Amino acid sequence: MARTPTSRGAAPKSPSATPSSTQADTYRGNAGELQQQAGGKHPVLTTQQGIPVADNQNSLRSSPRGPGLLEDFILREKITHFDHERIPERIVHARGSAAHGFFELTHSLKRYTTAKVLTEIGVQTPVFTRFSTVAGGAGSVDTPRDVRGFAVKFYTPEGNWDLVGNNIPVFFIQDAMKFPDLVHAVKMEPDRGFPQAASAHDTFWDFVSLMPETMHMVMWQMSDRTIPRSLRTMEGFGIHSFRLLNAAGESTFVKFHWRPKLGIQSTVWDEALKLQAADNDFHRRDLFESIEAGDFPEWELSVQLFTEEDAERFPFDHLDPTKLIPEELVPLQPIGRMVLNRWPDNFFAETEQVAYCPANVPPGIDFSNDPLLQGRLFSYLDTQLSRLGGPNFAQIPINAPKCPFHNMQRDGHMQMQVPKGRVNYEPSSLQSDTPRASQAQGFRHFAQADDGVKGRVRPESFADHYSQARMFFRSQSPLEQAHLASALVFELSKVTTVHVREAVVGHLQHVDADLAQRVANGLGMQALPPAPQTAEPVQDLALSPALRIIDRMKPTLQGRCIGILVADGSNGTSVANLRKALEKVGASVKIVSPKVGGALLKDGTLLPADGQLAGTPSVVFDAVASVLSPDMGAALAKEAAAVDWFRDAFGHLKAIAACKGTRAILAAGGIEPDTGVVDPADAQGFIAAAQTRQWDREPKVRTLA
Ligand code: HDE
Repeated sequence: MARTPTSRGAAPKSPSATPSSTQADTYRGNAGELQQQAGGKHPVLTTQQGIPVADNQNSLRSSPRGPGLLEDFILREKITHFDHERIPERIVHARGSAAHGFFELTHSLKRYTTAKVLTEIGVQTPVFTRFSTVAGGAGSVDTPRDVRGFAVKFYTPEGNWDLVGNNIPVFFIQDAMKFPDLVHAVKMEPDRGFPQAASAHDTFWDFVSLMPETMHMVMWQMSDRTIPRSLRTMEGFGIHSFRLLNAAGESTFVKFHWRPKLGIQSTVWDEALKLQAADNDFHRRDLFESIEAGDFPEWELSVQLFTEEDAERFPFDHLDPTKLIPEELVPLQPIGRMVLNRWPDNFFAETEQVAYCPANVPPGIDFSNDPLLQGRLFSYLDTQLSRLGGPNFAQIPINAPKCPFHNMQRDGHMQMQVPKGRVNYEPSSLQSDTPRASQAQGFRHFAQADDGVKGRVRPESFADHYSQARMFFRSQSPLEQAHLASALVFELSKVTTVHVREAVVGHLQHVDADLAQRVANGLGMQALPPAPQTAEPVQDLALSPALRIIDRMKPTLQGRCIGILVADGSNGTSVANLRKALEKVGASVKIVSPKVGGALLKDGTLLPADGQLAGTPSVVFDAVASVLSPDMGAALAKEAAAVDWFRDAFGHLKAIAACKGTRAILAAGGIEPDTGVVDPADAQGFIAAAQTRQWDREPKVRTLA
C-alpha cells in the first residue's frame, strides 16, 4: 500500500497516532525549532565548512520515498567524518584513564641537575597523567591481573618531560629486541583471538618458561600489585636508571618513584574477578569521582640518587631493567608532590591522543645505557606516526609544550601552524629572527667514554635471573606469599600444555624451593619437575620489607567508600548517624537499596539510593553496613543479591556493620560473624575495622597455595 509522506519528510503519521506538536517538531529536527524548545542560546549547527544546516534528521532524497542523492554534501561530510573517528589503539597500554594536575617541587636537586622542574621549589608545573592496563584492548575492563602504566607528562618551562613508567619497578625483559615477542605472547593468542586482557594462557607462560630473565617481574606480576584497589593507591616507577646532569656537566644516576598519599592498597583476587563483572570502569570511575568530589589524588615523587662508583658496589647491574635498587641500599629522597585535580574535557582529544615518549627530557636529565630504555627511545615516536597519522602530532594541544618553541620543521599531514617569512632553513642571513641553537641553554648529553667492542651481546652482569626474584618473594609477608603462590596456581592451571607448566615450576625452584613445592601441589603435580641450569649461582640478597603491601597499608578511611544497605522500614536516624561518623573520618558513603528510587524509612521519609542492590554488589565498596528492619532482613535473606552482598564482603575480608535485622541474611550466607562484623550503632568499632582488611579471616574463607 502506498503511504503518503508528510510534506517535510518525517515519518508517516496516521490520524490516530499524531504526535504532539513538540514531538513532531523534534522529529522533523528543524534546528531553529529545537533551539526554541530547549530555551537555550544554541548556535546554529553548521558543516565543517561553516555552512548552516537546516535539517539534521533527514538525508536528501529524490522524492520522499525515493533514493538518496550524492549531492547531499551534508550527509556525506557527516558520515565520512564518523567513518574515520577511530585511530589505532595503542598496541600496548590501550586502555587508560588520565587527569590533569600539577607537580610541585619541595626539595631542590640543584646540586645534581640544571632541569628547572627539579630545581625551582614551590613552582607548580602542569602535568597530564595517564594510567593504563597493558595487555587488554581499549574496550577491555579496568581490573584484570595486569601491570599498570603510570605515565606523566610534565609541561616544564624547558620543554616536555615524559616520565613513562609502570606501577612495578622492574620489567620482564632486558633488551628491547624481545619486546615484540613478549607482547605477542601476552596478548590474545593469534589463532583464536582470546583471552582478552589476561596473562593466564599458554603463550605467555611458554615465553616466560623460555626466558628466565622474566622471573623477577613475574613475582611482582603474581603479587597483589597487579590487582590494585584504585589508581589512587598505586605506586609508580620510572624503572630505568636515568642521569641527572648539573651545570658542571657532572652526572648522577637517578631512579624515580611515585608514592600515593593514600598509601598502597590492593584487592583480593576473587574480588578483582568479580569487579570485572560488577563494573568494567571501576578504576576510571573512581578517579573521576574522586576528582569531582574535590578529593584530589596525590603522590609524592622521590628519587634514589647514586654515582657510578656506588653502582659498582651493587650486587647487580643497575642498567639491567629486571633489577631494582632496594631502598634499604639507596634510600628514597622525597622531592615533590603531584596532585591530579582536573578531569579531561574530552576523552579522545586528550586521553586518547596524548603521546608520551621517554625520549622527551629537558636539559639536565639524560638517559642511561639500559638496553630496554635505549629501544624505547626509538619506539614511542615511531608508534605515534601511525597512531596519530603523521609528524605533526606534537601540535595537538595535549602534546604541545606550554613553553615557547621554534624550529625549521615544516609541512606534513595536518600542519596547523602558518609559519611566516622566507627562511625555513639554518643557517641563513636573510632574516634576523630565525631560531638558532644555544650552547648555553641547549640540551647536552653526558660525555660518556666508551671503549667497548661492538656486538650483539648481553653483558655478563645481566646473567643472574633469580636472586632478586628470591629477594622479592622472601621479603613478602606470609599472606602475600600465599597470594602470590595462589596466583601462580591460578594462572598455570589455565595453561593447557603440561610441559609449559612444568618448565615454570622448574624455574620457581631457583626462586624458592617452598614456593615451587606449593605451586606444584596446587597444580596437582605428582613430582617436582627438574630445575634448569642457572648461569650464575643464586644469591641470598638482604631482604627488603619495603616491597610489601599489607604491612604498609595506611589504616585510614580517607579515600575509601562504604556501602550502606537500606530497605523500606529502615531506621533513618541509625543510617544518618553512621553516615555522619564515616564521613567525618574521610570516607565516602553510598546508599544501596533494593530499588534505586530509594527506601521508605520507618518515619515515612524517602531515602534515595545511589545504587540498586542487584546492580551494586559489595565488591565496589571497601566495607559495608546495613540498617534493616527484622521483616526486611527476613525477606532479603531469600534474595541472592543480598546474601551475595554480605558473603562476598565477608570473603573479601571487609568489615561489616550488620544490624540485628541483617543477621538472618548473614545466616543464609553461612557467615559466622567474627571481630570484623560489628553493630552499626558501634560506629567507632566499625571505623576501626574498616580501616583495613580482616586478614586473619582469610584462612577461614579460602584455601591458599
Ligand atoms: Fe612501553 N610502549 N615499551 N613500556 N609503555 C608504549 O607507546 C615499548 C616499556 C609504557 O599512557 C607504546 O604510545 C617498547 C617499559 C607505558 O600512552 C609503544 C618497550 C615501560 C605506556 C611502547 C617498552 C613501559 C607505553 C604503545 C621495550 C615501563 C603507555 C603506544 C623496549 C617503564 C603510555 C605508545 C600512555 C606505551 C613501546 C617497554 C611503559 C609501542 C618498544 C619498560 C606506561 O611505543
